[in-house]
Amino acid sequence: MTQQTCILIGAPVDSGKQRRGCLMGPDAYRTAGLVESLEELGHRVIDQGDVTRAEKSLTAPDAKIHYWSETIAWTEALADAAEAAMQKGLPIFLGGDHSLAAGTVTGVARYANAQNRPQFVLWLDAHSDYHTPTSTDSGNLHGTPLAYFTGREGFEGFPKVKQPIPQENVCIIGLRSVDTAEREALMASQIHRHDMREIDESGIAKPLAAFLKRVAEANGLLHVSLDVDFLDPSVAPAVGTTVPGGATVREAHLVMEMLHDSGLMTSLDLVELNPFLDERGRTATLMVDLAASSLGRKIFDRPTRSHL
Ligand code: EXY
Ligand code: MN
Ligand code: MN
Ligand code: MN
Repeated sequence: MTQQTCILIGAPVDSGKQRRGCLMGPDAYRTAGLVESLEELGHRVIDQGDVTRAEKSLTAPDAKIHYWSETIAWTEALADAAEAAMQKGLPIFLGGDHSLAAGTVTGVARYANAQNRPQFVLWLDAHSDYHTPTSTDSGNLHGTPLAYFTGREGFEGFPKVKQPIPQENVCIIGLRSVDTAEREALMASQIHRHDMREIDESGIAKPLAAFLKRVAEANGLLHVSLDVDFLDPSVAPAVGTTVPGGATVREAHLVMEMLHDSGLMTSLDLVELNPFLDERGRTATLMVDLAASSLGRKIFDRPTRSHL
């Protein structure tokens, strides 16, 4: 297996929604043994600690939007951290809610552009996160990062996305909760989308293999954004936006094992873990195990955790 230099970057972002708790995410992953799990696989692990953001006071385009200034400040800080980390190894962003991906994806894409290589994104999520600040009903910006980095309008005030990720370079797997406004925009886009009905009927490997083939043929970099709510709430309860009918533990591990076998993943987000909603750390532990599968842990290497 290729030894990686894994750069852990804590992103205690909680401003993408109103429910508090994701700010405890980075330390939950550390407590769940992320460093040890990756070192056991032979990787070099550098934990850079948690990113901090500037204080800003900007005016949101609509009063319904929550934490406009904070989210812009996080986006700026995380894009810089992501671009810098790509020079050193494989960044793993410890979230924090999904609004952090506005910064992580645009940051890794800056690096890809400098390398003159295309950036691809695999979005593992119950949601498409394709709202704009104008179309959102909830005003929660964790429902908008995919719209931001693919260049949709309405993000004036955020850092300008000079080279948006081409829609056809984005693949969403796990969809089962898409708002009307998002759905109309999504259907009109070139974004590849695979909902749980399709996964139920034909399995998760088929669409993933097709996407990975395109990434490989384009010599692309691949950012993987894993939202806790991609998983079924019965196995991953520690998230504020649970949607029944999610991926099983094995479907999720198969995705991560295929990613490892492809050798294509160049950066990873672990997002939306809310430790306040967890049960004896089992969601944090599952997310750590999934990260380990994406970095080479084999199915027979699964530890039996009789103590949990
Ligand atoms: N589409 C809903 C909204 O915009 O509020 C729910 C979004 C949930 C977003 C989480 C990160 O995946
Ligand atoms: Mn999400
Ligand atoms: Mn989600
Ligand atoms: Mn969520």
